Amino acid sequence: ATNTKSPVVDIHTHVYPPSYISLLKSRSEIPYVRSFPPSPSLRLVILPAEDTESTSRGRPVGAEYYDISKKIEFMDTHSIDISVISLANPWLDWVPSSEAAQAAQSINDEVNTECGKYPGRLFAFATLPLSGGKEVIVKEIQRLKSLKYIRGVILGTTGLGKGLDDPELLPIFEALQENKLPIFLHPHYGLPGSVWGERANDYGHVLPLALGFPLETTIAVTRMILAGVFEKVTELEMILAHSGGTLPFLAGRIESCIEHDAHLKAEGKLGKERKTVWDVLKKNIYLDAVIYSEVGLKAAIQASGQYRVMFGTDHPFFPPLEGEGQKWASVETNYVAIKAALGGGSEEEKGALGRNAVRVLNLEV
Ligand code: 5CU
Repeated sequence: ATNTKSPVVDIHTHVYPPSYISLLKSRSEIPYVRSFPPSPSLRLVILPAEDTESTSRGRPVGAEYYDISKKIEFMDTHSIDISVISLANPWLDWVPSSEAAQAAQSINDEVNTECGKYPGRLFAFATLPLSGGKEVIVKEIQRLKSLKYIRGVILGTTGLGKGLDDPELLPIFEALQENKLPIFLHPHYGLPGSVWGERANDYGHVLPLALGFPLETTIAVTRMILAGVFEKVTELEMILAHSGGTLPFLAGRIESCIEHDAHLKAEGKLGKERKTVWDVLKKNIYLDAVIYSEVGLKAAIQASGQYRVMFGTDHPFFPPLEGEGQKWASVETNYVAIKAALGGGSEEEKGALGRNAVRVLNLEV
């Protein structure tokens, strides 16, 4: 699989290290892992919308979720040279405040050690001890410099509990900027359950995953833009999951709503120094290519630029429902979309498949 000239890099690929899985097995509230008799198989229940008395409850959880050798096997099957692994949702969001610092240290050390088992093939986004408060978070950000394979942090949309437009987060964004650690922004909480209606359980995980996730991301970043975060922390870098949710598609509408808002005008927030959604998309934002269609990917490329999109798989989520060993349709669809949008063999395609990630995340050992 290795082609050092033009590597394929997967920047959206998750793990739950063994210690995290053990923690989940000791819990009965989301997030947890347990069996539902009479079936002996373990299921992973993480999303608020999936904790229901139905076959929608959780997903089967096998070794591909925690065994790093399975990640390498998956990479080899799909011609992926390098993966930038990240703890999957809901990260450490649920950890009691007093345990957050220690939990983040041990997870980040564990993930860094796993990367070291396959030098050059694995890098990682670290996890922040969000419930531990500002000082604990900044301290962990500074400690990450000592971990050889860490290249950024994965972050959900809740921040310290009030979202990413919370001014209390500015010192954290500044610490990330200073340490040149991009944020990989990833959704988890979706939209309130009431949005999905009374028959939501009949539809499996489709509504929260296909729509809840991308809208959550879109709303989080729009709130950051409205709060002027990118004017205050000008070099902050964010890689948005799922090609930015719906941000590329809605950027024009968001801009128009801003420009026509009398309240913003009265508050003096529509001045020349304002960074538009388009400015932020082209300066601070990178987009993964986990959108499963040429149409969506072209929107991402048009919004942020072809040198700002990066291949991803979302492994181990979205495995084939039947059969083992063969290539995953969820991965192949994204390869096909990149080829269709940028042209097979083109420099732009090579960028999206790996070179952009190598450049932005400095993936040399
Ligand atoms: O299938 C899912 O629920 C998920 C998830 O929770 N997180 C993710 O990154 N992809 C799919």
